[in-house]
Amino acid sequence: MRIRNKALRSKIMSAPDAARLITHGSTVGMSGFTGSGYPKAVPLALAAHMEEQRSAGDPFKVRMWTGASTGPELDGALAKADGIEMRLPYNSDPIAREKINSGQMNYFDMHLSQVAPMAWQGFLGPLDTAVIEVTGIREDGSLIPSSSVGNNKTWLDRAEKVILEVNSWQSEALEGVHDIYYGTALPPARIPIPLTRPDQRIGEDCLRVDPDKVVAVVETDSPDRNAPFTPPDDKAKMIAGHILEFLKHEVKVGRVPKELLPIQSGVGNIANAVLTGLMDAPFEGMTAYTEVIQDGMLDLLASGKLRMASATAFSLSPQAAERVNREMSFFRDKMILRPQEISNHPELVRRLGCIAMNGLIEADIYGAVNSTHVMGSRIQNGIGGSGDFARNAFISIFVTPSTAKNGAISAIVPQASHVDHINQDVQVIVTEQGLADLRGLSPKERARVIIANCAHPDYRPMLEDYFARAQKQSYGLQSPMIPSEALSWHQRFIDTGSMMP
Ligand code: 0RQ
Repeated sequence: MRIRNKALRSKIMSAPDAARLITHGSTVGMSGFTGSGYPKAVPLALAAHMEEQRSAGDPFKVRMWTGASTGPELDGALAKADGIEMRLPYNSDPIAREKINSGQMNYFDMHLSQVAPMAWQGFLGPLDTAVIEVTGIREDGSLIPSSSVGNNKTWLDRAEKVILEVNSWQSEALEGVHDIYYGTALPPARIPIPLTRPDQRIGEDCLRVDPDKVVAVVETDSPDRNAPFTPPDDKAKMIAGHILEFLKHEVKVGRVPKELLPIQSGVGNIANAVLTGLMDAPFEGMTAYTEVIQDGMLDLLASGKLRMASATAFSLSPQAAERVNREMSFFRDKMILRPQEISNHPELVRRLGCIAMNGLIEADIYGAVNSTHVMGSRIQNGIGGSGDFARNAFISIFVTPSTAKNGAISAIVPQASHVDHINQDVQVIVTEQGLADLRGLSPKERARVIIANCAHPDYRPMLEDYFARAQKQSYGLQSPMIPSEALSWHQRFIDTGSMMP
């Protein structure tokens, strides 16, 4: 039996009844992180209710906080019902993205490590309702978390009322995987977080909730819906190859130990290619201190090359999620899921010395990175955890194919049209063309290696030409620039559909 607490068992109701406890204009904190552990029934029922209200000429909207991206039954359904007034943080749902980019939805894109502290500090306003998926409820009323932890601890603490979804699709063997640290405090009472190794447990294996705040318990049996896995393409494999050569060199010259340092890996095709490449690399006993456990890590864990992985959530393809569910007893002592405030904590990323690898949309010749906005204005996803890791990492690596949209866009541009990571936070840039090691280089030196090593050959002469002229015409020569031309590639794309003249 999944719901072992009597008092909470008496609160079982249907999803539509539970959804009706959420009111128009309220702020709702949902569980969910990169497609795992999000509530699956109440948001769908809420969306149906919103649609009814809207057809009756009575708009119904909520302000929504999550861990990160969720699934189509949550972000997709609520965005489709025009039911989200404002959402934070990271979104990757295509319907929500469209509503944001057409100006119909407000989106506050923030560092993932900062969501829980800012909510607690009162910076985000009051939280009315928490809707949290769990794997089970113990006799004493404590909650066994599901496939993501995210901000659940904070939502349960801060919300006036709580709706629980108990999902029996989640493996019962998840019990014991989580490490929920209750030692955070607000300044001036804050103390160091006592974590010095990625495999360390510093908290409890369950979430606490005040049972009097629980207004509904809903039973579900639905899978996490993640994107299917696409095997790495050639460019991703080339990028992975450059990174592996670089890491081998760092070990050889003694800057990185032979088992590497805890790895943080962004999500997507390239990240998975790097992880796949690590299978054949000469590193044994590696660890990951990262945001999400992804497909590429499972084989590494199974082979023992990766000793353990610490994260806040799974971000798995449906096949890999089924595998984890089936083999959870094997994986259990090799994984730890923590609150995102801890998985992404700048203090811990700095202390552990993570090797951070994240994707980018564009980088400029000086190494400033845009991770979020296409042509400076259209949001793709959000900053996610990339800022938490990049600024504090031992080595901060950014990866991208050198062009996008079949060559119509160069990922290396004279000037980034939006900046998420300033050049001080970007130490290495890698494309399929090569790797630019920017450590210790001045802006002009950075420009030379980025253009030579990373730019696509079709765009390289244009960048060389711009950089040469900038050095003659620029107002100053620290980071040479021609303001009237710096964003002209983007304007050309907007006008003609290509950055090529
Ligand atoms: O769009 O799907 O419409 O074709 O962006 O691009 O090349 O498939 O790469 O999936 O790795 O995503 C930066 C978006 C890269 C991601 C970004 C378009 C491209 C495509 C996806 P289509 P790719 P990826 C935290 C990790 C921020 C958050 C983060 C991201 C789509 O890595 O969201 O780092 N990062 N989280 O066509 C126009 C360009 C473009 C472009 C790409 N220059 N111009 N469109 N695209 N470059 C930490 C963790 O631990 C998880």
